[in-house]
Amino acid sequence: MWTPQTLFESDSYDDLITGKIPALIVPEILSKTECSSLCNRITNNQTTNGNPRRFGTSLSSHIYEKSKYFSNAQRSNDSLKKLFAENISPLIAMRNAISKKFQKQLTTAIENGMSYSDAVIRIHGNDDSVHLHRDNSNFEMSDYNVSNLKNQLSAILYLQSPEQGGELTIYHKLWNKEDERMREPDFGYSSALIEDVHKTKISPIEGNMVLLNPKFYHQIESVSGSRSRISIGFFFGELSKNYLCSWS
Ligand SMILES: O=C(O)CCC(=O)C(=O)O
Repeated sequence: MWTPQTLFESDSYDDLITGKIPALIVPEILSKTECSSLCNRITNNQTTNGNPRRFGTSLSSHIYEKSKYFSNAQRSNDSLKKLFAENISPLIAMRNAISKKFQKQLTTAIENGMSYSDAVIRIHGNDDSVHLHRDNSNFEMSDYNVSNLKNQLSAILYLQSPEQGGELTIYHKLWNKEDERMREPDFGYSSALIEDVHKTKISPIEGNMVLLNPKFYHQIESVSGSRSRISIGFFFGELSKNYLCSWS
């Protein structure tokens, strides 16, 4: 059965890359109290923007604007540090858990002395969802060195669970270049691509971290209720066998 695992084995990384398993869940890397105190700071912060509300710089919004990406990344990395200053940093908790589980070091990627963006926080409110998509920097971000990192995965830590909905659905289908003809004009891909494809759903439970291979099609189901779904995430890949670099 293709279902998310909570047990780490020595070949878990390979199992995610090959798609033998859809995701790994690392439960309770932060306590509910730590999550709630972080979310208070996040929701009181005025600099979140966009729809869904977002905090942090993402590479996918700067594919052809490299210098702007690095200057925005520097600014948002500083802001994230300030945001987490008096609390446990979710970023450090995520990095430590990944390093420990995979027995590899992990730091944010650097290019020509400039740091990539550490992470993006996303706030999805009532009725928000994210349409079917995949993430693949190897294919689309060839101007950036991280596109050469091998075996790329995605890490997401849930900081606040919504009252209902907001599940992460992962489809047992890997992106391939021919799927580009099924692109939707605004964002993502036609749902026709995943008709009859086996899927698995992960509830966004606060404190839990999910690791997945983002080349598998995935989507976020509609959130319902007055409590937003809040998550923080980044991508990472192998610089060498024992060294991982991350970016967002
Ligand atoms: O927040 C999640 O559960 C998944 C986020 C997502 O779709 C992505 O990072 O591409």
